[in-house]
Amino acid sequence: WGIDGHFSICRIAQLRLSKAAADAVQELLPESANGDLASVCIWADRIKFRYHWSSALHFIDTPDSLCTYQYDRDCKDEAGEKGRCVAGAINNYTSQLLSYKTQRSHSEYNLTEALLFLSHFMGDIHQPLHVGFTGDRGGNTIDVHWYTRKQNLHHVWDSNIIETAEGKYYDFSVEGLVDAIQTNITKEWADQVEEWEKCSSDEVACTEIYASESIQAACDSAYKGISEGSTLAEKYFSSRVPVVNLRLVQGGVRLAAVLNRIFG
Ligand code: DCM
Ligand code: DCM
Ligand code: DCM
Ligand code: ZN
Ligand code: ZN
Repeated sequence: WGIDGHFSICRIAQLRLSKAAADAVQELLPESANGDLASVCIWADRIKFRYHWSSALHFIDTPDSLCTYQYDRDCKDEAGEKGRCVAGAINNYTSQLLSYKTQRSHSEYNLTEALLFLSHFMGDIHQPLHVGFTGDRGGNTIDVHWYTRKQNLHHVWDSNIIETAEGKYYDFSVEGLVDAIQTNITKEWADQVEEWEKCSSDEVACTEIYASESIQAACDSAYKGISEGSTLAEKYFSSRVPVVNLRLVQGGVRLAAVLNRIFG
Protein backbone atom coordinates (compact mmCIF):
# COMPACT_ATOMS: atom_id res chain seq x y z
CA TRP A 1 0.00 0.00 0.00
CA GLY A 2 0.90 3.65 -0.29
CA ILE A 3 0.73 6.23 2.50
CA ASP A 4 -3.07 6.34 2.83
CA GLY A 5 -3.52 2.55 2.85
CA HIS A 6 -1.01 2.10 5.66
CA PHE A 7 -2.39 5.12 7.51
CA SER A 8 -5.96 3.72 7.35
CA ILE A 9 -4.97 0.23 8.52
CA CYS A 10 -2.99 1.53 11.49
CA ARG A 11 -5.64 4.07 12.48
CA ILE A 12 -8.33 1.34 12.46
CA ALA A 13 -6.04 -0.95 14.46
CA GLN A 14 -5.06 1.55 17.16
CA LEU A 15 -8.73 2.22 17.98
CA ARG A 16 -9.25 -1.51 18.69
CA LEU A 17 -6.34 -2.11 21.07
CA SER A 18 -6.82 -3.55 24.55
CA LYS A 19 -5.56 -1.47 27.49
CA ALA A 20 -2.40 -3.60 27.75
CA ALA A 21 -1.64 -3.36 24.02
CA ALA A 22 -2.41 0.38 23.87
CA ASP A 23 -0.01 1.00 26.78
CA ALA A 24 2.75 -1.07 25.19
CA VAL A 25 2.30 0.65 21.81
CA GLN A 26 2.40 4.02 23.55
CA GLU A 27 5.68 3.13 25.24
CA LEU A 28 7.28 1.72 22.08
CA LEU A 29 6.26 4.42 19.59
CA PRO A 30 8.99 6.93 18.69
CA GLU A 31 8.62 10.45 20.15
CA SER A 32 7.91 11.81 16.68
CA ALA A 33 4.70 9.76 16.44
CA ASN A 34 3.05 11.71 19.26
CA GLY A 35 1.22 8.58 20.33
CA ASP A 36 -0.26 8.05 16.86
CA LEU A 37 0.60 4.68 15.29
CA ALA A 38 -0.90 5.69 11.92
CA SER A 39 1.61 8.53 11.54
CA VAL A 40 4.57 6.13 11.46
CA CYS A 41 3.11 3.15 9.59
CA ILE A 42 4.80 4.15 6.34
CA TRP A 43 8.23 4.19 8.05
CA ALA A 44 9.25 0.76 6.69
CA ASP A 45 8.93 2.06 3.11
CA ARG A 46 11.01 5.13 3.84
CA ILE A 47 13.97 3.18 5.22
CA LYS A 48 14.11 0.54 2.41
CA PHE A 49 17.09 2.33 0.94
CA ARG A 50 19.00 2.58 4.23
CA TYR A 51 18.01 -0.91 5.42
CA HIS A 52 18.48 -2.52 2.05
CA TRP A 53 17.98 -6.02 3.48
CA SER A 54 14.38 -5.09 4.33
CA SER A 55 13.07 -4.42 0.80
CA ALA A 56 12.32 -8.13 0.13
CA LEU A 57 10.21 -8.25 3.30
CA HIS A 58 7.28 -6.26 1.85
CA PHE A 59 5.83 -8.96 -0.41
CA ILE A 60 5.62 -12.61 -1.49
CA ASP A 61 6.09 -13.82 -5.06
CA THR A 62 3.83 -16.78 -5.88
CA PRO A 63 3.98 -19.08 -8.96
CA ASP A 64 2.52 -17.52 -12.12
CA SER A 65 -1.18 -18.31 -12.71
CA LEU A 66 -1.43 -20.78 -9.81
CA CYS A 67 -3.40 -18.49 -7.46
CA THR A 68 -2.24 -20.26 -4.29
CA TYR A 69 0.28 -19.54 -1.54
CA GLN A 70 2.42 -21.96 0.48
CA TYR A 71 4.99 -20.76 3.01
CA ASP A 72 7.55 -23.50 2.32
CA ARG A 73 7.32 -23.06 -1.42
CA ASP A 74 6.95 -19.27 -1.74
CA CYS A 75 8.44 -17.46 1.26
CA LYS A 76 11.95 -16.68 0.05
CA ASP A 77 13.78 -13.77 -1.55
CA GLU A 78 15.18 -13.63 -5.07
CA ALA A 79 18.39 -15.30 -3.85
CA GLY A 80 16.26 -18.18 -2.51
CA GLU A 81 16.85 -17.33 1.16
CA LYS A 82 14.03 -19.00 3.15
CA GLY A 83 11.70 -16.91 5.31
CA ARG A 84 12.61 -13.64 3.58
CA CYS A 85 9.11 -12.54 2.58
CA VAL A 86 6.30 -10.55 4.22
CA ALA A 87 4.94 -13.65 6.02
CA GLY A 88 8.35 -14.54 7.45
CA ALA A 89 8.86 -10.92 8.50
CA ILE A 90 5.52 -10.88 10.37
CA ASN A 91 6.53 -14.06 12.22
CA ASN A 92 9.94 -12.61 13.06
CA TYR A 93 8.75 -9.25 14.38
CA THR A 94 5.87 -10.91 16.24
CA SER A 95 8.29 -13.14 18.10
CA GLN A 96 10.62 -10.19 18.85
CA LEU A 97 7.69 -8.23 20.31
CA LEU A 98 6.72 -11.18 22.54
CA SER A 99 9.90 -10.40 24.53
CA TYR A 100 8.31 -7.11 25.64
CA LYS A 101 6.25 -8.83 28.36
CA THR A 102 9.28 -10.19 30.17
CA GLN A 103 12.04 -7.80 29.08
CA ARG A 104 10.50 -4.42 28.33
CA SER A 105 13.27 -1.99 27.45
CA HIS A 106 15.90 -4.64 28.24
CA SER A 107 15.04 -6.75 25.20
CA GLU A 108 17.95 -7.63 22.92
CA TYR A 109 15.81 -6.35 20.03
CA ASN A 110 14.85 -2.83 19.01
CA LEU A 111 11.17 -3.21 19.82
CA THR A 112 10.32 0.24 18.43
CA GLU A 113 11.48 -0.87 15.01
CA ALA A 114 9.79 -4.26 15.50
CA LEU A 115 6.45 -2.51 16.16
CA LEU A 116 6.80 -0.24 13.13
CA PHE A 117 7.81 -3.14 10.86
CA LEU A 118 5.01 -5.42 12.10
CA SER A 119 2.38 -2.69 11.71
CA HIS A 120 3.52 -2.00 8.15
CA PHE A 121 3.85 -5.65 7.08
CA MET A 122 0.42 -6.61 8.46
CA GLY A 123 -0.83 -4.00 5.99
CA ASP A 124 1.24 -5.15 3.03
CA ILE A 125 0.26 -8.83 3.36
CA HIS A 126 -3.37 -7.70 2.88
CA GLN A 127 -2.60 -5.90 -0.42
CA PRO A 128 -3.60 -8.58 -2.97
CA LEU A 129 -0.75 -7.78 -5.39
CA HIS A 130 1.84 -7.99 -2.59
CA VAL A 131 1.11 -11.73 -2.87
CA GLY A 132 1.00 -11.61 -6.67
CA PHE A 133 2.74 -13.51 -9.44
CA THR A 134 6.52 -13.76 -9.76
CA GLY A 135 6.80 -13.06 -13.51
CA ASP A 136 5.14 -9.64 -13.35
CA ARG A 137 6.59 -8.69 -9.91
CA GLY A 138 3.15 -8.39 -8.33
CA GLY A 139 1.79 -6.33 -11.22
CA ASN A 140 4.73 -3.90 -11.34
CA THR A 141 5.61 -4.81 -14.94
CA ILE A 142 2.01 -4.58 -16.19
CA ASP A 143 1.58 -1.12 -17.73
CA VAL A 144 -1.98 0.21 -17.76
CA HIS A 145 -3.83 3.51 -17.92
CA TRP A 146 -5.62 4.65 -14.76
CA TYR A 147 -8.33 6.75 -16.42
CA THR A 148 -6.01 8.86 -18.64
CA ARG A 149 -2.76 8.46 -16.69
CA LYS A 150 0.00 5.95 -17.32
CA GLN A 151 0.42 3.63 -14.34
CA ASN A 152 1.35 0.09 -13.49
CA LEU A 153 -1.19 -2.33 -12.06
CA HIS A 154 0.65 -2.67 -8.74
CA HIS A 155 0.52 1.09 -8.14
CA VAL A 156 -3.18 1.16 -9.03
CA TRP A 157 -3.77 -1.20 -6.07
CA ASP A 158 -1.23 0.43 -3.73
CA SER A 159 -2.61 3.95 -4.20
CA ASN A 160 -4.82 4.93 -7.15
CA ILE A 161 -8.02 3.11 -6.17
CA ILE A 162 -7.80 4.50 -2.63
CA GLU A 163 -7.03 8.05 -3.78
CA THR A 164 -9.82 8.01 -6.39
CA ALA A 165 -12.28 6.83 -3.71
CA GLU A 166 -11.13 9.60 -1.36
CA GLY A 167 -11.62 12.20 -4.10
CA LYS A 168 -15.03 10.91 -5.13
CA TYR A 169 -16.60 10.20 -1.76
CA TYR A 170 -14.65 11.85 1.04
CA ASP A 171 -13.57 15.28 -0.22
CA PHE A 172 -10.00 13.97 -0.77
CA SER A 173 -9.67 13.12 2.91
CA VAL A 174 -8.08 9.93 4.25
CA GLU A 175 -9.81 10.63 7.59
CA GLY A 176 -13.14 10.51 5.74
CA LEU A 177 -12.28 7.11 4.32
CA VAL A 178 -11.26 5.80 7.75
CA ASP A 179 -14.50 7.11 9.32
CA ALA A 180 -16.58 5.36 6.64
CA ILE A 181 -14.73 2.09 7.22
CA GLN A 182 -15.14 2.45 11.00
CA THR A 183 -18.87 2.95 10.61
CA ASN A 184 -19.12 -0.10 8.38
CA ILE A 185 -17.35 -2.29 10.96
CA THR A 186 -20.50 -1.96 13.07
CA LYS A 187 -22.79 -2.52 10.06
CA GLU A 188 -22.11 -4.57 6.92
CA TRP A 189 -19.02 -6.26 8.43
CA ALA A 190 -20.31 -6.67 12.00
CA ASP A 191 -20.86 -10.43 11.82
CA GLN A 192 -17.50 -11.13 10.13
CA VAL A 193 -15.12 -9.26 12.45
CA GLU A 194 -14.79 -12.08 14.99
CA GLU A 195 -13.85 -14.53 12.25
CA TRP A 196 -11.17 -12.16 10.89
CA GLU A 197 -9.62 -11.82 14.35
CA LYS A 198 -9.33 -15.58 14.83
CA CYS A 199 -6.21 -17.59 14.13
CA SER A 200 -6.40 -21.18 12.95
CA SER A 201 -4.50 -22.70 15.88
CA ASP A 202 -2.60 -21.15 18.79
CA GLU A 203 -0.68 -18.82 16.49
CA VAL A 204 -0.32 -15.09 17.19
CA ALA A 205 -0.49 -14.14 13.50
CA CYS A 206 -2.07 -16.33 10.80
CA THR A 207 -0.04 -15.35 7.78
CA GLU A 208 -1.14 -18.48 5.87
CA ILE A 209 -4.72 -17.16 5.88
CA TYR A 210 -3.88 -13.51 5.09
CA ALA A 211 -1.55 -14.39 2.18
CA SER A 212 -3.87 -17.03 0.71
CA GLU A 213 -6.77 -14.56 0.71
CA SER A 214 -4.54 -11.99 -0.99
CA ILE A 215 -3.44 -14.15 -3.93
CA GLN A 216 -7.06 -15.31 -4.33
CA ALA A 217 -8.21 -11.66 -4.49
CA ALA A 218 -5.35 -10.88 -6.87
CA CYS A 219 -6.59 -13.57 -9.27
CA ASP A 220 -10.34 -12.97 -8.83
CA SER A 221 -10.17 -9.17 -8.85
CA ALA A 222 -6.84 -7.38 -9.44
CA TYR A 223 -5.56 -9.40 -12.43
CA LYS A 224 -9.02 -10.28 -13.76
CA GLY A 225 -9.60 -9.04 -17.31
CA ILE A 226 -6.28 -7.17 -17.37
CA SER A 227 -3.80 -7.21 -20.18
CA GLU A 228 -0.76 -5.07 -20.98
CA GLY A 229 -1.96 -1.59 -21.96
CA SER A 230 -5.51 -1.97 -20.58
CA THR A 231 -7.36 1.21 -19.72
CA LEU A 232 -8.87 0.99 -16.23
CA ALA A 233 -11.57 3.49 -15.40
CA GLU A 234 -15.06 3.69 -13.90
CA LYS A 235 -16.00 0.03 -14.36
CA TYR A 236 -12.77 -1.31 -12.86
CA PHE A 237 -12.84 1.29 -10.07
CA SER A 238 -16.41 0.64 -8.95
CA SER A 239 -16.07 -3.15 -9.00
CA ARG A 240 -12.70 -3.22 -7.20
CA VAL A 241 -13.15 -0.53 -4.55
CA PRO A 242 -15.18 -2.93 -2.31
CA VAL A 243 -12.27 -5.39 -2.42
CA VAL A 244 -9.79 -2.67 -1.46
CA ASN A 245 -12.02 -1.53 1.43
CA LEU A 246 -12.36 -5.12 2.65
CA ARG A 247 -8.59 -5.68 2.61
CA LEU A 248 -8.01 -2.39 4.48
CA VAL A 249 -10.52 -3.24 7.21
CA GLN A 250 -9.26 -6.81 7.55
CA GLY A 251 -5.69 -5.50 7.80
CA GLY A 252 -6.66 -3.07 10.55
CA VAL A 253 -8.79 -5.51 12.54
CA ARG A 254 -6.11 -8.21 12.32
CA LEU A 255 -3.21 -5.88 13.21
CA ALA A 256 -5.14 -4.99 16.39
CA ALA A 257 -5.88 -8.66 17.11
CA VAL A 258 -2.20 -9.57 16.69
CA LEU A 259 -1.01 -6.71 18.94
CA ASN A 260 -3.68 -7.66 21.51
CA ARG A 261 -2.43 -11.26 21.51
CA ILE A 262 1.23 -10.15 21.76
CA PHE A 263 0.75 -7.75 24.67
CA GLY A 264 -2.34 -9.27 26.31
N1 DCM B 1 12.27 5.94 14.89
C1 DCM B 1 12.77 5.85 16.18
N2 DCM B 1 13.41 4.72 16.59
C2 DCM B 1 13.59 3.73 15.73
C3 DCM B 1 13.12 3.80 14.41
C4 DCM B 1 12.45 4.93 14.02
O1 DCM B 1 12.59 6.76 16.95
N3 DCM B 1 14.25 2.65 16.15
C5 DCM B 1 11.55 7.17 14.49
C6 DCM B 1 12.47 8.30 14.12
C7 DCM B 1 11.65 9.06 13.08
C8 DCM B 1 10.77 8.02 12.48
O2 DCM B 1 10.73 6.91 13.37
O3 DCM B 1 10.80 10.01 13.68
C9 DCM B 1 11.29 7.66 11.13
O4 DCM B 1 12.59 7.23 11.29
P1 DCM B 1 13.66 7.50 10.19
O5 DCM B 1 14.24 8.85 10.52
O6 DCM B 1 14.62 6.38 10.42
O7 DCM B 1 12.96 7.46 8.89
N1 DCM C 1 5.05 10.31 8.23
C1 DCM C 1 4.16 9.61 7.47
N2 DCM C 1 3.63 10.14 6.33
C2 DCM C 1 4.02 11.35 5.95
C3 DCM C 1 4.93 12.08 6.71
C4 DCM C 1 5.43 11.53 7.85
O1 DCM C 1 3.83 8.48 7.83
N3 DCM C 1 3.50 11.84 4.82
C5 DCM C 1 5.56 9.66 9.45
C6 DCM C 1 6.73 8.78 9.13
C7 DCM C 1 7.82 9.22 10.04
C8 DCM C 1 7.18 10.19 11.02
O2 DCM C 1 5.95 10.63 10.39
O3 DCM C 1 8.31 8.10 10.73
C9 DCM C 1 8.08 11.33 11.30
O4 DCM C 1 9.07 11.31 10.34
P1 DCM C 1 10.42 12.09 10.45
O5 DCM C 1 10.71 12.29 11.91
O6 DCM C 1 11.41 11.16 9.76
O7 DCM C 1 10.17 13.34 9.69
N1 DCM D 1 6.68 -5.44 -4.96
C1 DCM D 1 5.91 -6.59 -4.95
N2 DCM D 1 6.36 -7.73 -5.52
C2 DCM D 1 7.56 -7.75 -6.12
C3 DCM D 1 8.36 -6.59 -6.18
C4 DCM D 1 7.88 -5.44 -5.58
O1 DCM D 1 4.81 -6.58 -4.39
N3 DCM D 1 8.00 -8.88 -6.66
C5 DCM D 1 6.15 -4.20 -4.35
C6 DCM D 1 7.02 -3.46 -3.37
C7 DCM D 1 6.56 -2.03 -3.58
C8 DCM D 1 6.21 -1.97 -5.06
O2 DCM D 1 5.91 -3.33 -5.43
O3 DCM D 1 5.36 -1.78 -2.86
C9 DCM D 1 7.28 -1.39 -5.92
O4 DCM D 1 8.45 -2.13 -5.73
P1 DCM D 1 9.87 -1.63 -6.27
O5 DCM D 1 10.04 -0.28 -5.69
O6 DCM D 1 10.83 -2.66 -5.72
O7 DCM D 1 9.76 -1.66 -7.74
ZN1 ZN E 1 3.17 -2.04 -3.09
ZN1 ZN F 1 5.61 -1.85 2.12
